[in-house]
Amino acid sequence: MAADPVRLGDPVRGVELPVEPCGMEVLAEAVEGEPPLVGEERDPPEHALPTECDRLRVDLGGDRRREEDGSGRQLGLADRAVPRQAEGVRLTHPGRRASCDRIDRAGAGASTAGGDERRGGDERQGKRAHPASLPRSLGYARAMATSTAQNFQNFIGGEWVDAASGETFESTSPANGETIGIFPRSGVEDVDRAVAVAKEAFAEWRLVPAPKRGEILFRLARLLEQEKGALTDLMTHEMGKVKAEAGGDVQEAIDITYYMAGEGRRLFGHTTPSELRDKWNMSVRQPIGVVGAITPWNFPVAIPSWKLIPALVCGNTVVLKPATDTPALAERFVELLAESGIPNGVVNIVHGGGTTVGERLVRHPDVRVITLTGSRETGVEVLKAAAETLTHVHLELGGKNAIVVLDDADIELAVDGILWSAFGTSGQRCTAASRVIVQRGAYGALQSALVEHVEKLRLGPGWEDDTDIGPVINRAALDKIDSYTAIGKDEGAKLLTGGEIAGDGDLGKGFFYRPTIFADVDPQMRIAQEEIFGPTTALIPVADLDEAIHVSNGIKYGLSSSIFTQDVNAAFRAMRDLEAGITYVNAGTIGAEVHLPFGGTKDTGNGHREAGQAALDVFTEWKSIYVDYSGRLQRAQIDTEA
Ligand code: UN1
Repeated sequence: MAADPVRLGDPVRGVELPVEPCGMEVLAEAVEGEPPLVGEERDPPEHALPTECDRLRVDLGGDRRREEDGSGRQLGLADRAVPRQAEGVRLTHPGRRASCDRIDRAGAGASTAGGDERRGGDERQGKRAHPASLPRSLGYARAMATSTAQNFQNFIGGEWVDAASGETFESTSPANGETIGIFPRSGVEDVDRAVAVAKEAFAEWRLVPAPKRGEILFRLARLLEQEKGALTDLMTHEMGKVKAEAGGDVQEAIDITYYMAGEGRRLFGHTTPSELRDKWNMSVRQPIGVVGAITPWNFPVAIPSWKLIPALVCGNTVVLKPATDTPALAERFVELLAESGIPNGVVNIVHGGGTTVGERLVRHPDVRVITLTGSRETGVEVLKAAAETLTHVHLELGGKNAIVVLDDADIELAVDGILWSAFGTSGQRCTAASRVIVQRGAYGALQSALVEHVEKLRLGPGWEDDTDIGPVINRAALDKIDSYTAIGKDEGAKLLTGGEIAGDGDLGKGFFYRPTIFADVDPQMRIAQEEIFGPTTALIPVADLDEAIHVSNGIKYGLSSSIFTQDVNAAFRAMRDLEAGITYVNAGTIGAEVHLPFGGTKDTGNGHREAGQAALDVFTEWKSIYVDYSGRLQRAQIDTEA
């Protein structure tokens, strides 16, 4: 009788393992019908601020949804209950320029000056609101695939706009090729415009009290919670993750948004005694300016949130360039930010390629911080390019993470951890376990248990309930993963299972790769040294803990690491000696939580960390302040007293 199929995240034995809480992505959008003209929809008086339970119509910069309420009236995002906006920050409407009305510092957004005039201007120009509507369910997302592809736009200064060139690119599902949407292929001109409005918005946003900035972000957290289901569905389509992981990705964004929103009431600085009498010393965090965020497709909601939310609570403004494989998810995230009440110009999104949009962002003299999650190669290029303008650069790059399994380990638990870490997200996590370093006493048993369970994993679209492993992101990734199988074989590693593209039936419509395990891998082989970013892992036998640590450290990267052992002394040695930004004991290499620093040593980055308190160091600069209240000249280091 066939055994029940094992599922990633399911226990291999009786004990249930937690499903990774921090999946990734978000979704795509669908469009229906013709876009409404701005001004066709009812605009509210600007002084009528929405309260928690109101269902007032408020046009936000990000309102692009078109729904029907039964009366034929088109509804916008803010037709749903909109929480009270932060005092002093006005909600605005499409077509408003950032310079006009981002922040009303005089009082609770009561000013209406110029509003109607500007709306009229937009109508006269025939400016259209963005036509996008949001897939509210899987069914919606599926319907989208069969209807005319929807066009999406950049969000610059509170307006939804096409690329200046009018050029576009398509986002498609890696599971079956369905079209998710059409996005602007932006260029230098678009980036320059976004940076200009972000720079202008910074002048005001930095002065909004940090607790007020936090209030807006708390609203975003609640909106993300409301949208979690829709975002999860969209993520299974646009990025390909399975449902549980897609939900985890969105949850990770919710978690960091709550965490960082609270930072609005902390952002602690320091006070310290002076060496002189009647003198006050303190240091405070200050925002830096315009942040350029370049984000990957593998955590399409979580990673943008890791970058944007701390940047914003610290008082910076942002231009986001999301990966071209997952633009719809990033776009939806920005829509929700706009809906939460972020003033125009504070958050902008510019779609397009790395060599155009990304490069211009990095080289732009008014961008003061670049935060990038990407490959090591891209990181090096970014660092070089940013050197010209001495731009701060935060890099989160690759990994070649290892799980160490000692002879005394609980083998079933280790198998659970390896399956989850090597094959979750189809191995497309920076934290994925692409090496398993096994002490010889456990090697045979571990090998056979792994193969037995891996061969039961079911490949399929992420949106299907019984899928364990979704597609990889695109054709190039599939080809790269397959090429590493050939490399492993050529190097003399033993292919235990997998090692091929899965093309049977409907799988042939997407980019599916069978989970692959190589055994008897030498630590110097390319499959044990280079980041493959797919469902491939390499078993490396070792004699003891010393050799395991030596092998684990024998790579250029240093992101995540893990040891399975019941020996407390071995565990503490590993915690001390594994060269990585993260070490897990008796858990796999994935599972980072948002309130701890995330990042790596060596070639994984350039010394920064995101998430946790450490993220604040990326998005703020320290200012030291000395206040002398002695009324006389006191010279530091000279006029000191005993
Ligand atoms: C990444 O792959 O870049 O620990 C991020 C994890 C996730 C984050 C991964 N929480 O695997």
